[in-house]
Amino acid sequence: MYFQLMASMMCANYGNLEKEVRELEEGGIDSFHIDIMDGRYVPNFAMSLNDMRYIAGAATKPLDVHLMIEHPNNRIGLFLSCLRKGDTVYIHPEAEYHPSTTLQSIIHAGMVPGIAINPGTSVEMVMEMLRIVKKVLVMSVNPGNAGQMYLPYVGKKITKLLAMKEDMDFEIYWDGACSADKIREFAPKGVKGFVLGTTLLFGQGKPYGETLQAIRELRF
Ligand code: S6P
Ligand code: MG
Repeated sequence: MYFQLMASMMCANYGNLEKEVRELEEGGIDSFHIDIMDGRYVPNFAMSLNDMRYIAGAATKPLDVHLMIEHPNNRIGLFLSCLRKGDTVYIHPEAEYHPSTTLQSIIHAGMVPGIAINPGTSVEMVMEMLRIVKKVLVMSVNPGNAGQMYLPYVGKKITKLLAMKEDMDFEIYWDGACSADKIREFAPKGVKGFVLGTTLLFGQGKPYGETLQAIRELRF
């Protein structure tokens, strides 16, 4: 069964980021998930522009940029200028007055447009944007921190989105508290990719390649 695995780089060892990027790539990661926070839209600061720029230079695999910032359109050019065509940029629609304008800028720059949906945001609230984006990142924890508990009510929203994805032409990705059980349950239903953080990939005391291989060998 084909599904993508993204590494949540806010969970990586910043003592040697180059080694982290190399080991993840050699271990078979599909892309690097970059959590950008501004301390306003979410109550935390994780990665910032320079971290992203560094990883973009060190990595050969694509970047998957998750903007948890207010009014991303004000500074979207700064982010887009560090990326390569084909990288993905997710915005949170609630953080923007005119989210479709921001998505248009992302498309215009040759990036893949996406929206991230918070646990408390309904499918109905983002309905029109589902027609514009190629990717929908469903947050199964509240945005801002790694290492949180899965919020089970998010499962129903995924079921709803799965029924709409063919017609509206988008793919669904999972972000937050992703465990092997969640991949086993949701990959066969059609979730296309999973962001891996502290729950499954980082701080496990195992080489990344070993963990990623074990995930690829999961039985469904
Ligand atoms: C949360 C962020 C996520 C986390 C990821 C960490 O604001 O968007 O990408 O970094 O969920 O994974 P885990 O397994 O520690 O929850
Ligand atoms: Mg994220």
